[in-house]
Amino acid sequence: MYEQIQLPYATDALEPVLDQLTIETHYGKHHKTYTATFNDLAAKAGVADKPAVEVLKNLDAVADDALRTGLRNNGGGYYNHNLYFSILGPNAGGAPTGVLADKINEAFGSFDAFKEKISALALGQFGSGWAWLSVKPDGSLVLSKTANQDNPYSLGEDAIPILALDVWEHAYYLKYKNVRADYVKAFFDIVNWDAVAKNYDEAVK
Ligand code: MN3
Repeated sequence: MYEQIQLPYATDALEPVLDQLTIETHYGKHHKTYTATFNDLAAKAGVADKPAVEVLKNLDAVADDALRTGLRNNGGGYYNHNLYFSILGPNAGGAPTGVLADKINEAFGSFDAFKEKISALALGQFGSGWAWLSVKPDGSLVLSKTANQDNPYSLGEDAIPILALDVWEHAYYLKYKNVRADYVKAFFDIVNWDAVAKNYDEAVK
């Protein structure tokens, strides 16, 4: 049984960056539906005993086209939102410290340069999708963007995502309307860098 993470904050705790109705709808409706559908399809495909990441890495093993596409979209929707909601928090923002800060500087030059680069990817994603900060097998960091509910796993990339930035309109439209750039700018005020650092540590274990 795949389960949504429990939000580590109240639905109004990310105000004013993300309003309560957005979080309630995003987590309580969109994410909930992806999760329920993923459970349903994983059972149909006989893969429900596998971790979600394994299902996403091995989509090619699912012969039926509709089932494979459904698993890709809903398994992605399940996994991606668990990561997204887990790296946000109130009283957050600022900049990372420690090893993660070093790795960001190493890969992108500076924290500001990192923010510029991931923002450009987020804004350059035409239509719905995501921007990612991921860890490569050698412990270095890499940025990417994906369409729809794809992620580095479902695309077969050898990288472990540690930060997810949702740029589907449902993530921001109620408050920011069509202005994705304002949402992306404000997103960094609610990134919980301790949570991202923990993901980094897990990824390089
Ligand atoms: Mn979303």
